[in-house]
Amino acid sequence: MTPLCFFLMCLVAANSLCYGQPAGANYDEARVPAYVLPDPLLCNDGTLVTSAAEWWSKRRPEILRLLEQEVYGRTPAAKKLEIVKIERKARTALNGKAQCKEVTLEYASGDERVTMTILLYLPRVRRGPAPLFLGLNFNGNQSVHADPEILLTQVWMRNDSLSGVFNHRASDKTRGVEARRWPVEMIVERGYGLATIYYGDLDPDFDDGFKNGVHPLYYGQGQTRPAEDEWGAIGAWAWGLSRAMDYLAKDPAINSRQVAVIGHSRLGKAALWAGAQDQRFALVISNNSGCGGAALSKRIFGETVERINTHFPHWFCDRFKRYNGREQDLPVDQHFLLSLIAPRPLYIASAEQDRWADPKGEFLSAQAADPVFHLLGNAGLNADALPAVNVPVGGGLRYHIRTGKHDVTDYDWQQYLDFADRCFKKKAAKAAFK
Ligand code: GTR
Repeated sequence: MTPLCFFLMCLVAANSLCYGQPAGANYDEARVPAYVLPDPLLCNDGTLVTSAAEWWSKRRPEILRLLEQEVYGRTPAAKKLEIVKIERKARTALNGKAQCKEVTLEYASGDERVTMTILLYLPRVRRGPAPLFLGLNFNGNQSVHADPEILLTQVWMRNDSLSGVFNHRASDKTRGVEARRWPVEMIVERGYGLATIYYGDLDPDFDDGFKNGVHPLYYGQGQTRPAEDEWGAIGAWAWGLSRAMDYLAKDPAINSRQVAVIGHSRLGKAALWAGAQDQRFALVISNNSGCGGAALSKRIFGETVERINTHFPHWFCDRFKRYNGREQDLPVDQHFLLSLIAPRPLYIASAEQDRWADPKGEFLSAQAADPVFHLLGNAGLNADALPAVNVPVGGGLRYHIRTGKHDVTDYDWQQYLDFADRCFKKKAAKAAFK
């Protein structure tokens, strides 16, 4: 190998290490193929939706069905599960600013069971039931804050000696490792609660043929894995968000009509899918969700359908694999997912260096969903072009691209809190949506 070759290889490797952008993907706008997006307002029978009533009765169910069938897989119909609840006594936390409690919910069907623990912070001084952000976390509840009293997650976790995960179990060293992404103090000071759950509680994030996690609770007689149009791991994570909502809706300290569901990256995909299926989520936030989240698949920019299905064969339904290398044949694209959230407020956030998640594809997807938001009375996005960095745009469908890499930062949270204030709180500020 020549020294020049070696130097170039090092550059590519350094770039992918710094920005989490595997080499070999398309990062060139000139190589984005010509593509036609399906129209969210054009029904399967060729008629155009012109009223909100037609959207709700005809087109919305069609879109939901298409996404279930071709992308995420169908979430099984509600089933009577045995539920055991262990609610620990609330304690004062964050230097007296918050009340903190942990609630463990165990769901069982026959011999199968899945257990999730919700870590819940509420502002200690509240004028009424608190609005709240709900999101899954990557490293266990104890990673969200260094508080030694938070229960240490006991279930499978990806090994990571730097963060303190050994033999697939979290050690005390993981306490607070994700705190940077969860500014609990800021959230509580702004008058919001925060509920979070380790995503592995619902389905550990590795391909085990769907033996663990929530899927077996729903298997029919003799079934050993989901059918090709049934849910994968993203469906399971979204299911957990809805079960958390069942719980939150019963807590009088929480305003269940003001629950925002939020997620970063793969958990942003799960937040969007949860928000699409479950209309109790009053606001939805996608942080750098990328391929299979907010970004359009047909652009083939950054992560592709084939790559995501190959590296994470358990995330989507098996039928989604038909579109490996054949994005043009997809009868949907990710703007369909966004349209299912309308007219509820939706925030899509990208990061400049996160080209793997295709920031422009996330913006174009919001733009393509905009007509549905308008039809249903949400003031929408109303942006003709990708905005400059750190300049959020839009009304009730909002978008920003911030400087920096794939991550959740205080800047992102400040925008989400301002957006939630406008959506939930200050009536006067509602004018800003128009
Ligand atoms: C990457 C994956 C992305 C994104 C990300 C994450 O490896 O390719 O789709 O989900 O993981 O969740 O951090």
